[in-house]
Amino acid sequence: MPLLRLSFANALSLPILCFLLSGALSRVLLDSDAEMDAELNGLAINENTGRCSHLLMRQEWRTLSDAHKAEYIRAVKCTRTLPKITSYRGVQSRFDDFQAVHIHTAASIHWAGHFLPWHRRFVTLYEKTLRDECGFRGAIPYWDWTQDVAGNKSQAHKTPNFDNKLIRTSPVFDPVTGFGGDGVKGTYTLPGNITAASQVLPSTFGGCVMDGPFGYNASDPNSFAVHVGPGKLVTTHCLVRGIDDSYKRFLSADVVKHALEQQTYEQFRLALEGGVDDDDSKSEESQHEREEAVPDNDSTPVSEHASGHMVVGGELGNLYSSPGEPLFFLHHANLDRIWWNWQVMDLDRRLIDMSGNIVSSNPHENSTQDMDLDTGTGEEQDDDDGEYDGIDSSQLNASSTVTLDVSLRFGPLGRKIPIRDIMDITSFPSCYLYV
Ligand SMILES: [Cu+2]
Repeated sequence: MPLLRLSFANALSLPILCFLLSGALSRVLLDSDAEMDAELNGLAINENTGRCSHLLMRQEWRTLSDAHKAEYIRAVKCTRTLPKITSYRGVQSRFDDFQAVHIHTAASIHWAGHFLPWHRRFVTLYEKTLRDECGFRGAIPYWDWTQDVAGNKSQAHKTPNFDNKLIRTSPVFDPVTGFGGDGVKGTYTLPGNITAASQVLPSTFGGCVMDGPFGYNASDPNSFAVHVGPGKLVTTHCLVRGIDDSYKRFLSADVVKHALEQQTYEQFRLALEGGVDDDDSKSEESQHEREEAVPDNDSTPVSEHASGHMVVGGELGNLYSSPGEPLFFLHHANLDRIWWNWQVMDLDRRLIDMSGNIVSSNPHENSTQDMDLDTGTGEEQDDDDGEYDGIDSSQLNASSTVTLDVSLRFGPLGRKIPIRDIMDITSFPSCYLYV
């Protein structure tokens, strides 16, 4: 029982956990209105005392009541009405701020040790915006895609169509109670001036989402639009998806289990994010096991992180502009949950286990060079447009390895914060738990 381990690490949180557990049990018995009230819990973070007054419960999307789902989507749409706080080109609202900050830090926050801490905090900052500025009383929901992958048979990943369950049938794509469905072919054309630097994969840009709360409607000027991206471009466009079921074999419970079996943070992070493992101490046996569980193939992203992005495709499939897709935050909350589940299995040790390269080792850096794209720079954002490191660059020289003392940076979205402070999600300033 993972929750029980928490009481050893933080005796003070025991009363909170008892309260939460009793709350979770009673929630099952409640009718829908009261149920939503129980789900949408109140103030969790007390900035004045620097303590959690209680913990937010992050739940899987399909476990939320329809009213709670609607309330979450309302709050996401509300961020499009909040004033922007960055000055990046194209940005019109707070929703765009999050996307732009990710675009401008993407080169330094992926394929590096701080990949998980940076995204953990990024999701929490978004959750905080929904709560503090858009009146949302709940927590960020997560998308556990293993529930959309039937079977979970051993070796399932070796057979692309090992089940007949289509990702598009997931409740997250529901046009009424979800985020709308797949992109409609023929409704979106990529701009001609995208360079290889944007790492846009044209085949994943299926078309505009035309249904649901984020659907494009030509006759409605207020229908959902993305103002930055794709990639590093600055264009106003519809939300683009291109659902691709071939990635679901990397989203099975087996693949998650493989990640959870890793012994060190670096091994775990590599299993989840993918990338090059240069840990010499890793035994040949475990290397072999990894190859068995997840076949390496240069042309296919095999990690859960990449596959969760690519299975939806379009905006979410892009390294830079992916937070323009509202599902980004549900996917990353899920990755954070898997990290937390891994931490809880050996909490004392894993609350302080941090490592990995501080400089990004992007394995795809050269893979897009041969893409058949116009190389005109046009509107594309470049380094002079405010690109910065997602970590405190003064620490780059201090060590080549990520430590708990390395600080994460989010521009105007949030204060600089050392990784040490976000290792325990049940402590200030995180204050949440996954159920
Ligand atoms: Cu990212």
